[in-house]
Amino acid sequence: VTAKRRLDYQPPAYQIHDIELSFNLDDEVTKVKSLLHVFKQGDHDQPLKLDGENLTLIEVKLNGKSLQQYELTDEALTLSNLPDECFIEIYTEIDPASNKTLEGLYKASGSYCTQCEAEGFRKITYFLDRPDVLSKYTVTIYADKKRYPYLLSNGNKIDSGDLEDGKHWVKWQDPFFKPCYLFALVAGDFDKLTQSFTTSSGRKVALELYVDKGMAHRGEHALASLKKAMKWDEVVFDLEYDLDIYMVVAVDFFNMGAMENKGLNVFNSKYVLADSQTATDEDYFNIESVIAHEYFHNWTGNRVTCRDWFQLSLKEGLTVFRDQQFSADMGSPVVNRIKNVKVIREHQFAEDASAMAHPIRPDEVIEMNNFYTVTVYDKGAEVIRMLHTLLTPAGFKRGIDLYFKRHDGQAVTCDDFVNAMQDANSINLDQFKVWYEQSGTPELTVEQDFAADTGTLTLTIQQHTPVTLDQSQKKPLYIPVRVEYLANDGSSTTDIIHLTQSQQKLVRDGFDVEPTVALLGDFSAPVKVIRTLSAESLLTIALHSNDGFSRWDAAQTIYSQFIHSLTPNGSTLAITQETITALLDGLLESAMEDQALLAEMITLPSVETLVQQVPKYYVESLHSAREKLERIIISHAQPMFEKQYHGLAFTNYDYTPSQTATRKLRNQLLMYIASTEQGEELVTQQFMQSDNMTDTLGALKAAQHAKCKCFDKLMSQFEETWRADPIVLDKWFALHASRQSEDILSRLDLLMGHQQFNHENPNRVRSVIGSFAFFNSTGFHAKDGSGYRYIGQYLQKLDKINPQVASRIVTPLTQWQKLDEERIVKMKAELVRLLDNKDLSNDVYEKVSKSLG
Ligand code: BAL
Ligand code: ZN
Repeated sequence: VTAKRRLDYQPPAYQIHDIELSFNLDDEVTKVKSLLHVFKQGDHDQPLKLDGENLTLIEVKLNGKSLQQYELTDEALTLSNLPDECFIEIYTEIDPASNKTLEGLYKASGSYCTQCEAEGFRKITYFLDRPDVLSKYTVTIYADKKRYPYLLSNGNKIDSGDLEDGKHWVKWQDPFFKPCYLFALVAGDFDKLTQSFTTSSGRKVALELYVDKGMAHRGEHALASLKKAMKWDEVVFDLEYDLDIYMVVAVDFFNMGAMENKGLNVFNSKYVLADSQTATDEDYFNIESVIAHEYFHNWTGNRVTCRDWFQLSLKEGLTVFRDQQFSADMGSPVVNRIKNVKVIREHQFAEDASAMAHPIRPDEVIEMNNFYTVTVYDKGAEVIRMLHTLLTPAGFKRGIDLYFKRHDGQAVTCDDFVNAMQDANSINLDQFKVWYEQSGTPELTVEQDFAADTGTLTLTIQQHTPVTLDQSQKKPLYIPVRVEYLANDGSSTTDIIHLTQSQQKLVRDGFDVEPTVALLGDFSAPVKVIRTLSAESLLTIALHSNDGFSRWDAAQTIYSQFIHSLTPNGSTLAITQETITALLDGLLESAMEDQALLAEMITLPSVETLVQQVPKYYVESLHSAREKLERIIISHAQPMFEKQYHGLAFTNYDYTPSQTATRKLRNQLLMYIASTEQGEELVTQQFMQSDNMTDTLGALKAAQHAKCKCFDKLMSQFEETWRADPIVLDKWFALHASRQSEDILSRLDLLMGHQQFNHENPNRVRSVIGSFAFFNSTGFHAKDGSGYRYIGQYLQKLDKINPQVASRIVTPLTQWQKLDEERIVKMKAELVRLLDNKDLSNDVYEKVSKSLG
């Protein structure tokens, strides 16, 4: 197994300007014919090496004549002595029905569907499977008309017809040059929803959504979201859709969340289907955001794509930033920002602390599928956000305009993007580019001094990025730090500090008394801040900052430091029980209007977040400290929680920001109330009365968390209601798999014996095995190592079915670095067992071998 390196990039020796594909879809054998119009690039005699995997080659023709001389391996078809321009015809056979990797062309639930990003096209036909080869596609699909009435591909439908043997065919043409990872084909029988959108220049675009039969009513929210996203991109970025048709197909067997194939998005059905009965507010939110994300890719990803896969953040970081901005505009900016930050602190910081640490633009890759990470996506988005902060929204927009002016229709690099941002604004971004090359989580150590006689405030900030397993040298970064100076009278001023050096002093005059300084407002950079703040200052920020994020962050610091002070890690901050109660009183008595922010502010940091704040993860001690804080909160605030809870009206379900905020608060309050005397009754009552999935699931989660006696009964009722609906049942699977219980492993066995469970379906596997490995930290980290053993054994089997999903789920097993010696030994033993497997996939091999060092 060899790694590819970013710096080894070479432009392709050939380009393929046109490709004509035809597919004869058949359960026995699917025949693929490909006609390539090939152009040699420059003067050379290199062969044309076409990527191909799991293909049966039938014939190759060069300019219409059968070719006998070629080299064929498991990975490539190599043709030599080609003229400068030629036509190559390739006939292959594939077996989509037995393709369980869900990469390439596969058949699942009776439909054919493709997933080509990153390198799946090579499982369909021999091709230059790399993103810097841009071609125009014409695609003809033949299939049985009755079973596959819809035959879809990218672009516009240009012809169709019926054949005598019950088959029909449809021909598609995509007028835009695209890399093969954006190719898509779908064939099946669906319910179809059709609407239209008129672009700002007056073009009418047909919007078509394809869902499983009987599910049409659950597609309305996705279509409405699509229209909002199309409008938003026109208003904010002047970006208009470019084809006359935009199709979205929802499928239940899908490795990713969704895929932005040109004009034909394929979606995991969990990010499409929603009605109030089956989907939570969070599902509604995710659908709106993923629909927007894939739509935004049409410009940031498709019109301008990546030169090579090391540049993935070029499109993903930027597109995540765009979808985050869109979501903020559709709902609450503060609550959205908190959501983004939780992802960074829970998962991205963990990645930096693990052997998989990599820069947002990785340097070395064995299996590209392993790099669709929180670092590339979410830290990538934070890097784009910092540019947006440094350049201002108007400057950022100038940069985006220049980026498209220069690069529309091209495959480019992250440097090209930053250069456009730089050239459109009078700023030097050389140092900013370090964000692209350097991994790790920077730490800012801050000291504050105040000279009362002169009214001078001095902030001394040191930046330091701890070494990561992939890089031993770290440079100073260009970091924007949003600062708020809070005065005693509640007034405040703000500032953005541009940090560029290892140590910097900032001096501000003109204060009568020492202000309370809130740092990193709006989470202006993906860093950790280390500073000694008094409980009083933290309370001032939590209760009075004008920055909602800073308020939440200060509350989180109060909770976290109290928890850590009860563990061997300890805390340097003097947070006491009185600080906690003062915070709660302040929050609950202030009649906060923003119910969603209040809900966030009374929510404790997750175990995953807490772990990233300290050098060691003491499993038992951390859990019991967190539980102790919960008990303190309940014993102090129970009457206030109940009063608030009863004051929140149940209204007929509608997905609106205000209703969503109310439900969020209600269910957070119930989490606490559930463990009190009234808990059982209130939980059961909410479950019974609920007219929507948000409150139903809220009741179940509260019952699970508080270990209510009613939990099992309510879960059985839920299962009876939703037994036939796997997407809904995934919530039930996940709740069972994440519960704290002595016999959790036999419960997992039972879950996997459920009639709806299917080892070949990533959603099912993620909801049972993924929920256990990622979110059941007491079960997964059981002292005897049984949780590790269970996951290790399961992954051995799963790797043979779907390496991509197996490799995702192996992540918690590789994040052993902060645990105690006994657990580390057990986790490593499991990793060694995995590595001993003869046929281990590259996917799992890369992560496991790295984590063993
Ligand atoms: N490009 C893969 C799925 C996504 O990020 O949209
Ligand atoms: Zn994306």
